[in-house]
Amino acid sequence: MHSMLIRGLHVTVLALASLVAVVGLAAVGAGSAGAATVTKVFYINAKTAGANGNFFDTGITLPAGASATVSASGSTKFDPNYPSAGPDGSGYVCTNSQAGCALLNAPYLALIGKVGDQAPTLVGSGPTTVTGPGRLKLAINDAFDGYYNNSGRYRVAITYTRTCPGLICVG
Ligand SMILES: [Ca+2]
Repeated sequence: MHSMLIRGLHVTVLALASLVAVVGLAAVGAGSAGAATVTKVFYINAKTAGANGNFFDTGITLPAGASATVSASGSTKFDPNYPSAGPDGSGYVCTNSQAGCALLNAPYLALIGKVGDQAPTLVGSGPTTVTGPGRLKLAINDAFDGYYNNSGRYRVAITYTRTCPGLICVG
């Protein structure tokens, strides 16, 4: 009886120690200068991310001069009859200037980024740095009217510094 009570106390002490460790890590992550480095992960679909020129909106807004690092993996197809490819794109290039491409003269299925009003750029599998100002949006390259027969998705990890002017962080 006595020994069981002691064992129970021991477990409680261990649990408290773990809790303190987790809180300590969170405090380090939040930083002391009103900013926090965060990583957000998105899964973007080859049927929709860029279709008709509509890029996938990450919801991440980068202030002027601030940057984010983008890394991607996964497998997609731009046509059931062609080989699959990853975020660096296939061996086929989107030159369909009539319909438009998420990024003209870049490979089909390449991961494309666009920040605010800036021109779209090739991101690929990365890690690739993109710079503000503006909202970060993503696309999987294809002709604007050609997304209907695409398949697959990419996992995209975006690491950036979120500013926290008060208790609430922005971005
Ligand atoms: Ca297609």
